[in-house]
Amino acid sequence: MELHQENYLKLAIEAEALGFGQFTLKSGRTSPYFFNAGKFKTGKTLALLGKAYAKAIVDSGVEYDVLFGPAYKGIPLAAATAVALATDHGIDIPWTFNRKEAKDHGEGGKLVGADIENQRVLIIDDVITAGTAIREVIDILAANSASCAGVCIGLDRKERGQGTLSAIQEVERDFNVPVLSIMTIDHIIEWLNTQNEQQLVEKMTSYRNDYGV
Ligand code: OMP
Repeated sequence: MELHQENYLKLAIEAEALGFGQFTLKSGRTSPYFFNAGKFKTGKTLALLGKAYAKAIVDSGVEYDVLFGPAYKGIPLAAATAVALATDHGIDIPWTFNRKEAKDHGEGGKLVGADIENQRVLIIDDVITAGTAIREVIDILAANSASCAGVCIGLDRKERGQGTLSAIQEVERDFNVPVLSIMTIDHIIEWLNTQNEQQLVEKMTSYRNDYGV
């Protein structure tokens, strides 16, 4: 695990964004851990989060025109990433988010921010498990005549998607785009090992064996 990944993991634990217990996921799977990006609820933690995403994006060399934060949890992530790209890397990039409900007055519409038509859009989101949520976002881009340049997420749970590949490998294959991830379940297991949390390591490993690739 690299230093920035370890720092991100520690930040998630301090902010209680990474929790251990018994959680029912969107996919219906019962998981011994859950990552809740909504827990980065102070200015400082959000700023650090934005820096981590910005670094992952710059390090990857991915090419894109606009950042996109899917409603709801992707919105502050995209905003914080846009700020960090500008302040830490001198890259001033447009950004956009969607509403879940269309607005029928004022400026109307479902998208807010930069125009994404004919643009290469980099999606900023929290977690990919089975890949359902991210596919919905890619559909939104297509419906707005934009192309997906890639996806950057905070956590890759490395779980099976619709077939035998991981959900992320399927997205990379189906849309021919890179999916960047700041940390993965393997980093979490590695860190739990260093903390001598053997019971948690066993539960996480067993879950990984059941649903992982
Ligand atoms: P998939 O659509 O199965 O890829 O699940 C991704 C979504 O599940 C995320 O956008 C979250 O809404 C939610 N989720 C988390 O936020 N954290 C987790 O650790 C796991 C999930 C999940 O339900 O799988």
